[in-house]
Amino acid sequence: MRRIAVILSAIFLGTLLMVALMPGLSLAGPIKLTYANFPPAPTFPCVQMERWKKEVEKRTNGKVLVQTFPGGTLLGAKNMMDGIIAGLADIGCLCMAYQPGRFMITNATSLPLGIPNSLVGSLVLWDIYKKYQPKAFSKVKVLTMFTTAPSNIMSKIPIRTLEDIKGVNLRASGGAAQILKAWGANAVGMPMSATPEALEKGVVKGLFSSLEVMKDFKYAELCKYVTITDAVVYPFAVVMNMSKWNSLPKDVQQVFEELRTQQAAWTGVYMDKHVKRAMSWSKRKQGVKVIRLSKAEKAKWDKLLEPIVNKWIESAEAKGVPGKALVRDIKAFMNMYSGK
Ligand code: 3IO
Repeated sequence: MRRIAVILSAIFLGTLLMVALMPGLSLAGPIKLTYANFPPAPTFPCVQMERWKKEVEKRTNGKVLVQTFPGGTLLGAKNMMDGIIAGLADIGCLCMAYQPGRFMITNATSLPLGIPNSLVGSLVLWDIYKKYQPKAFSKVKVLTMFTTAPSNIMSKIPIRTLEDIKGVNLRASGGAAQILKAWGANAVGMPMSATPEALEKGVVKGLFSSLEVMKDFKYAELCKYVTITDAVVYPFAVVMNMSKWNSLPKDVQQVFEELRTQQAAWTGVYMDKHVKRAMSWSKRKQGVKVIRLSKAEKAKWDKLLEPIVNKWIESAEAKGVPGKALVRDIKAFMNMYSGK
C-alpha cells in the first residue's frame, strides 16, 4: 500500500512538473505589464493607450495583460523617459516637447514645415525614427510614435493680429513655443497636464496646441476664441523598458512589432477625427468663435516663421546632428503621405 502511494504521488508530481515546463504555458499566469501615461484618461494619449492594450490582449489571446495608469498616477510628464529606463513602469507615453534638447532628431518634426494633419505627422515621425534610429531612444524599446494635429491658438481674448498677440502669456512647449515667440507672444512652457490649473488661475491667457483639447480638457469653457494657425505638431513616443522587452516571449514581441506602425496610423486617424468633433462641440455647445487671419495678416505671420528652419539646421549641424538631411526627409515623407 505504501509503495502504491509513493508511485502515485511521484506520477502526480511528475505531471505537475511537465505542465509547468510546457512551452507557452506558465503556472504563473499571464504576463502583466504596467503602462504609464501623464494626462487624464479622456485625452488622446490615453485613448490610444487603451486601444493598444485591447489589441495586445486580443492578439496574444490573453497571454499579456496590460494595466494602464492615466493621469500621471505612476509616472508624470517630465520623468516618463527616465522612469521607464529605471523600470518604475514597463511602458510609458511621453511628449518629446517637454524635454526638447533630449529628442532633437525626432523633435525636428515640430519645425514649421507644414505637416497637414496627425495621420501624415505620425507616419512621417515614425519613418524618421526608423531611418535615423536616434541615440535618445537606445536605452528603451520604442513601441510606436505619433504626433498631434497641427497647433492653433485657444485663448480667453480674441487674437486677430500680431498686435493682439504681442506679449500675451500663452502656453506651449518645445518647437511650438518657438513659434509663439516668433509671433511675439510670451511663451510659457509647461506640460499639457499642468495647463488646466494655469488657465484657471490666469497664469496664461490661452494655449497653443491641437484643438481636440478644447473638448477633452473642457478648455472651451474658458477659451472662447480659436485663432486658426495650423502651425506645428507635437511629437510623442511610447517606450518600453529594455530588459522587460528582452524578457518577453518571441510571439509576444512579434505582436508588439506588428502593432508599431499600425498604432501610429490608428492614432493619427483618431486624432484627426476627434479634432473635428471637438470643434463642432465647442462652437455649438460652448459658443466658441473661430478666427481666421486675413490674407494680408497671414502673410505677416508666415514671414516671421521663415528664419526658424534654417536657424535650426545651422544649430543642429553645429551639434553634429544632420539637420539638413532631416528637414529634406521630413518634407519628402510629408509630401509622399499627403499624396503629392
Ligand atoms: C496633448 C498632451 C496631452 C493630452 C492631450 C494633448 N493634446 C495635444 C497635446 C500636445 C502637448 O503635449 C502639448 O503640450 O500641447
